Amino acid sequence: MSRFLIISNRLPVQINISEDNVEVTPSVGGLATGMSSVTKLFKSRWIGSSGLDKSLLSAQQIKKVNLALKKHACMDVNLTREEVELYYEGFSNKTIWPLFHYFSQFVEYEEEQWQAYKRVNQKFADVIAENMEGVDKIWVHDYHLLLLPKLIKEKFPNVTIGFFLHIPFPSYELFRILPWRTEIIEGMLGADLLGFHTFDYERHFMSSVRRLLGYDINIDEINTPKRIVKVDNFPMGIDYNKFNDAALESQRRSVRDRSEVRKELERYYLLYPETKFILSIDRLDYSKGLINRLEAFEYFLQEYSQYRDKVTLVLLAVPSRIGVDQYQQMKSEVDEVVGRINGEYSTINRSPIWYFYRSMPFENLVDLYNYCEIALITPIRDGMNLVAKEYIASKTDGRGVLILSEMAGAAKEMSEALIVNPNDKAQIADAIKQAIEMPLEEQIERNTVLQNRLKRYNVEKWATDFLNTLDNVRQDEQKYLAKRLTASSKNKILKEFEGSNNRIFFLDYDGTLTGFVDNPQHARPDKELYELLDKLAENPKNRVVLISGRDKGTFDEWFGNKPYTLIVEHGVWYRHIGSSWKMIEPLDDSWKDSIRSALEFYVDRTPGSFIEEKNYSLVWHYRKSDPELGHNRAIELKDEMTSLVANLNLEILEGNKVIEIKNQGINKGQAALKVLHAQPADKILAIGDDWTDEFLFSYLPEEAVTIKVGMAKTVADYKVENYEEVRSLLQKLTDVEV
Ligand code: ADQ
Repeated sequence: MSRFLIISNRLPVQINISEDNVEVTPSVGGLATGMSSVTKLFKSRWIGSSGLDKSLLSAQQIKKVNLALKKHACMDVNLTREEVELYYEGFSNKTIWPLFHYFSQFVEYEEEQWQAYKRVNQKFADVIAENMEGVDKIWVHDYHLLLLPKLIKEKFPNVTIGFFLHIPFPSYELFRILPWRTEIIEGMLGADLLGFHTFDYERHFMSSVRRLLGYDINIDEINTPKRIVKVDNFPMGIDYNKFNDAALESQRRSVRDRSEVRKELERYYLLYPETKFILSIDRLDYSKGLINRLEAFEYFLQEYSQYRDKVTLVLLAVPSRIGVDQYQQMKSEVDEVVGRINGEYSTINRSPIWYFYRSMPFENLVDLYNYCEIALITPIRDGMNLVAKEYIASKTDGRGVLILSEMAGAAKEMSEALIVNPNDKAQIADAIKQAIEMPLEEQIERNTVLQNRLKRYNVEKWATDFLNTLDNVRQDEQKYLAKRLTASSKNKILKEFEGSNNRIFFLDYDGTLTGFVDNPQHARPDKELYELLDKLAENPKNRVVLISGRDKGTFDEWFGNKPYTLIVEHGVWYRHIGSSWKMIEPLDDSWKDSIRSALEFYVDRTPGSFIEEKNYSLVWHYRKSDPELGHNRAIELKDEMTSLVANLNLEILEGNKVIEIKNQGINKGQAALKVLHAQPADKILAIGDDWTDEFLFSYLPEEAVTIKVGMAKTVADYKVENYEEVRSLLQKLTDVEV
């Protein structure tokens, strides 16, 4: 059985220490519950911080804690008080949390906190490194550990890494504010699979990758120079049965055995049978929008005075991050607004808000969910929001109305709830009224749909779905690794070529022999490349053929006096050493005017793009345009051209940030075959990086050795990472004996 590691900032356990006794109990809820079903399937271990300040414990106590944690398959990452302050309360909760929740006004930019964040991520990586025996899969969780995937990957390239972000990923316009944005994205891209709650967070992330790193994105895959990273959304579910069963169980209990909360609610209901309880539960966090919610409730009491004596808001705020200033400030604000509303609307017997600032045992929580007729959950931003799902799961008779903010990830899956804008007091007040007046049949109808969905995509399904996708990514990776040009395959090629007297090398230029630059005119060959190609061509047993999409003029200028055969415009023209340019097949270019005017329309609407005119083709370049706009326009352009080109006997070629329109039936593969027919060779090597080179790889005889540069799918025999690797292989080939 393979071993599997789960990594999160905090371990999923509660630790109680008395004089000489240490008690460790598993936490309940959210992630811990979701993973417990998965951990049964694998031999797994959880690495995270225990939250204990070990400087306050004796050596004996520390030993006991570690032993007890081991029994629960947990491993503590020891954090000092200072690290907790700078990494957790600091960078995680004063920089990333506010920024990712769109509270840019609260973001702190402290270099010292960033340094601590890096140090602690490294500390996690070190503990992981000590526990890697037999491990082939790691799942890292959340925003405290954004740099960790890369740190692990660098040390253990063969381990498959999944990463899940539990909070939103913000729009690029916000994310770009961060001075450390590139390091953060690169850190995350160390993972093989990146998971988000919703498609919106996924697309914001993709946009940041495109803009900051310029990587190519193919729907949900990112082609980084070294690997393909898969990105997908996995909306986290809850343990549905746990809530549903607990609610049923609570109802079955005799009056004497019921929880205090339930007894209190029932007693009140007997006195005031018209009462509707409105439930609000969150951690006390500015992202949860408590102030807005209270103000909307106040607005409701003003606007709909007929309901003043008939509603009670049960406001449960769980203390959270008390060390962070904004949280303390918020607590005072909530206290004040609650006081104001109660002061204004209370009578001798009743007050409109029951306010609790504390955590509650699970049974009480379920009783509140089960008993309250309405849930008012209106965060300003929330990655998912499990409370909304737990409320619906606890509605055993299907009655109840959920009012949910459109800014919670959960709103994407819960459209049967009353969806509101958390900043719109009037809309929330109307939703409360609608909820109070909603007929029972409608409540049951809406909740049945919601419950069926939550039952199906529960937390267990969420976790297994993520891990199955991770396994598929691993299999794809292995397919890729099987094509990777290894030292031994390199030696094999060199040996085969050594024995031959007649070798030919078909080499693409841009992206294969040089890297990409913004302006194609700046991609001149450097001295090292000239020397390398000259040396290769100098051997009478070798023929060097440069085969490119470039135009004749450029290649004349760069290689006019060189001893290489040149093929340009994707196989329209060829030039043997010392002779003039010839056309591979006679072609017509009368189509250019009509296509040019269509392309000009795209240039006008896509700043940074331009048209390159070749003898028998027109090329639209968008490398310098806004990456997303360029990408979208390229799709539009292809779409528009499809019918045009078919009528004119043309075809569309899509290269790296270029779209080329050219005469049909001309390609690098055919051109290469022409050269081979004129003068056969017994050893053939072909190297290229883009889609147009796939023709070359597939037309050449089977015994040819074909190599693809980069990550994309290919029919080539081997893959290498970049042009530097190509140069190093060619260098070795120049050393092959004459
Ligand atoms: P949170 O911001 O903590 O989680 P949420 O998803 O609502 O928000 O989870 C809160 C959990 O705490 C629920 O499981 C709930 O049962 C429990 N809880 C709430 N009030 C309680 C109380 N008074 N006593 C005891 N338990 C209580 C982060 C993100 C979310 C995302 C989750 C999971 O901010 O957007 O949904 O992670 O990915």
